[in-house]
Amino acid sequence: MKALIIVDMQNDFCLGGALAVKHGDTIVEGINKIATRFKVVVTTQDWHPRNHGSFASNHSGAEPFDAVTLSGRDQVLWPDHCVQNTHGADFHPDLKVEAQNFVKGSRPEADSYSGFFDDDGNGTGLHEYLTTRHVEEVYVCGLATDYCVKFTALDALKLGYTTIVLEDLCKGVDIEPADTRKALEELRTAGVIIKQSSTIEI
Ligand code: VGL
Ligand code: ZN
Repeated sequence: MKALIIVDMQNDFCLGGALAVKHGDTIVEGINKIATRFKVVVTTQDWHPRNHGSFASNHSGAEPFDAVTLSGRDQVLWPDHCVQNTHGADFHPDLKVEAQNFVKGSRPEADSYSGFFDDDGNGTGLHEYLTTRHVEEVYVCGLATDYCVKFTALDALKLGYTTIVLEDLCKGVDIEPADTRKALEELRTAGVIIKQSSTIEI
């Protein structure tokens, strides 16, 4: 069984959002279209409390995009984003998919770029769900290529799924201009298959 994983298609990562990914909203229609071809579709949702440790605003003297240590792990600090029960955390209004949702990053002490596990190893339930649906192959799309898409795809691979990233249905943050390109290279090297949505047969 094949599944589509739609990563963090939320207002805060789209045009006008707190952590807007350039052209993030341009992939929504393509995702809607491809989703109709999958029997199993899941969404992930960045879902932070206001006091989340990844927010620069919760570290005195820090600025967004600074690098710090959080609970003993390397952490990039972000503007406040995807705060639970706010408009920014909602899915893009044009995203029209029937999907099972998995939230991540909901405890202040741990960030979560992966849709499978928070940074401290706590599972989101996604792997168990895919297992019950007999999924062996996952197609990953959404935001952002260089963070949550990348870590979700790497974890999928580690968990034994055949993993395909749909390049044209992802966009990156690019704190450094080459970050998205580097992330795709890293994924390819690890064994993730990079494809364009127009070339897949489902
Ligand atoms: C993400 C930064 C912080 C993402 C989430 O969805 O890629 N990036 N939180
Ligand atoms: Zn986040």
